[in-house]
Amino acid sequence: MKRGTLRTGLRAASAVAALSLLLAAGCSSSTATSGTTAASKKANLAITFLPKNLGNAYFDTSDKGGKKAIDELGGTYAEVGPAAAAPDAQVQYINTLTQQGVGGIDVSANDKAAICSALQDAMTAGVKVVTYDSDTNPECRNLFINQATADGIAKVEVDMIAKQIGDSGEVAILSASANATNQNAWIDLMKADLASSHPNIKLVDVVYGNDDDQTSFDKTAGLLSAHPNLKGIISPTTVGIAAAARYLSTSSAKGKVALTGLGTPNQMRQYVKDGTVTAFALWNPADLGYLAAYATAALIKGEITGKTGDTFTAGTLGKFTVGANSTVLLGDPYQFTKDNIDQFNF
Ligand code: RAM
Repeated sequence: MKRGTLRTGLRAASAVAALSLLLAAGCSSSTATSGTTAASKKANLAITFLPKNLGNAYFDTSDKGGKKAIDELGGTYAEVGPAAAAPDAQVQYINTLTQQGVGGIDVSANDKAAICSALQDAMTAGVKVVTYDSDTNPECRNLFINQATADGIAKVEVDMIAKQIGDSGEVAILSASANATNQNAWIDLMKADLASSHPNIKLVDVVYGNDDDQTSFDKTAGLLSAHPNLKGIISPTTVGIAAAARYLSTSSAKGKVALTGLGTPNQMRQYVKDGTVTAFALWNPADLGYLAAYATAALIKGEITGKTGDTFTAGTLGKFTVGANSTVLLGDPYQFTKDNIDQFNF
């Protein structure tokens, strides 16, 4: 397993509890300090996280990891974001942050192109732009912090569903929003892997729950009624898999239609314990946010520019090197089952 993968998973429980207290104390407000003047030598470590949407447990955890790093660095953390994961919903937040003169923006993109010119304006104004979790086009950001390789994420999902359905039968994908860069990359690679290595598995549908719980729940019902022979659902989104598990857990399809994909242990625990789900995967979102914040600070301080071969230290996660296309890799995806799920609390 590569360095960084879930290494802080086991101590996440106490960290999350401590961070919750900090957040409750008001540290998550969206105020950002104004930019440094040209004369000031002090790095502007006002770094704001902009997730795909608010109210998603995955981003709650990733952004708390960002806050932990920014606290360690003596900077100012903030989080802002839209209620719905719509393609251009993040533009207004980016424009406001640019006007406020933040030092850095860490964004998980709902659309790789729709937020591009707003991010380019931010960079022109001196803001460092880091994508994490879901990338933009490369010219719209200084760095992308990748949770795991797209190949690795696609492969673990295909391997899990193949194992769960005996490598044969109809499957469907319940994704996030239709434009999400990360899910779309993973879906393309899953399709290729299914076609080349699993001739007896047929992908019959791809539907989009928009990372909205109710929409994802309804789309699960729709898949089951549209495909009576469905043997499995892959949901490469923590919102989708939790909603699908909730639907399946009380339906006659429980135990007959397999469900796997990417989920958080806390959202999936009850469905693993009640037999709705046998295995799913993820990385540690808190480590992802933590790494993104340290990378942003390294850019702001001028320690790195984002070119291949640049190195920086991300606090307790250790040293990282910028790879091709200004991308930094956290680690490998990790599988959760009933045998290990209780070791994790995020
Ligand atoms: C959801 C979001 C996020 C994705 C995870 C797996 O929380 O779509 O972008 O990385 O699922």
